[in-house]
Amino acid sequence: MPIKASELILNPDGSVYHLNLKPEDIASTIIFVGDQDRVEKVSKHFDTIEFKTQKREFKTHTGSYKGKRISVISTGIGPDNIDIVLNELDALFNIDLETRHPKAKLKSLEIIRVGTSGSLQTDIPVDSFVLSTHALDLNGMLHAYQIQSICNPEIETAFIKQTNWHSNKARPIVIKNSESLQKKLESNETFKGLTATAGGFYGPQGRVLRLAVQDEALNNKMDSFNFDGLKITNLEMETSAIYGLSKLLGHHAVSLNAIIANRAQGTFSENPSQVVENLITYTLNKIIE
Ligand code: R1P
Repeated sequence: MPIKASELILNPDGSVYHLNLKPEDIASTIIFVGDQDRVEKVSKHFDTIEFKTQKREFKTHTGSYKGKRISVISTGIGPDNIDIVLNELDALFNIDLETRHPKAKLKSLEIIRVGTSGSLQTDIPVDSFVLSTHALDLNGMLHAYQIQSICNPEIETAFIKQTNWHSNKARPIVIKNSESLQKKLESNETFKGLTATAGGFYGPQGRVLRLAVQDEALNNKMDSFNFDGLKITNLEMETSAIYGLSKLLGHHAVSLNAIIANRAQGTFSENPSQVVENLITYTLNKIIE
C-alpha cells in the first residue's frame, strides 16, 4: 500500500509539505541550526550556493564548501520541529515520492547540529563548545515511536532516581550520538558530555518568572548527576530529538553547541554572535577534513 496523501503531504510542485524541498535540492551532509538567521551565517562561507528556499521557520541553503556539497537548514525551536524536519528529510531520500513507497536501498545522512545552549557546569564556561556524546530527552516527543532499541535504561533509571523524577512527566530517555561523526567533529576544543533537551525554555528548563515550577531543585540535581563519569553538560531544546529520530531512521547525527550562558554561574556571553561564528567555521572545517 502506498503511503496516503494525508500522511506524506506533498506541495503542488512535488516538494515535501513543510520544508518545501525536492530530493535534488538537498545534500546528504546537513547542518541543522535553530535560528533561521543563522542559515546565512553558515552559507556565507560556501564557495557557491545552488539552492535557497524558506517556508515558516524552515530555511534551507544548499551549496558547496571547499568542494563538498552541504545543506544548511533552520529547524526553529524545539523537539516538535525536529520531528517535522527529520521525517521530511528522510522522506526526501528514502521514500520514492512518485510511488509513495519506501525505497529498498536506504540512504544514511550526516546531520550536524550547530546550536546555542546554556552550560550547567561551572567548569564549562561561556564561549566554549560542547559536543554531545549522549542526549537526555526530558520532553517526551520520542515516546510516540518504538524506542526500545535506542534507549539506555541503566542511565535513565539512575537519572530518575537521582532527580526523583515525577511520574506525571514523560520518562527521560538517553540516546547515544553517532561515534563516527563524533570522531570527525571532536577536538581538544570540544567539551563532551550529556546534553539535556527540554520541551520549553522557561519552566521546562527551571526558569522561574511568575510561575512556580514542579521541581525547583531539578537543575541542581542535574548538575550533580554522574553516571560512571558521564555528566550533564548543558541544556537546550533539540539534541535528544535529533539523536533519537536519526538513530531510528538510520542516520548519523552529532550535536555541537556554542555555550552562550552558564546557568551554574548565572553568566551570559558578552559576544554570543562571535562564539556562534567560531563554532560555524570550526564545524565547516571539520566536515571537510
Ligand atoms: C532557545 O533560545 C533556542 O536556542 C537554543 C535552544 O535549543 C532553542 O532552540 O538553540 P538554537 O540557538 O540552535 O535555536
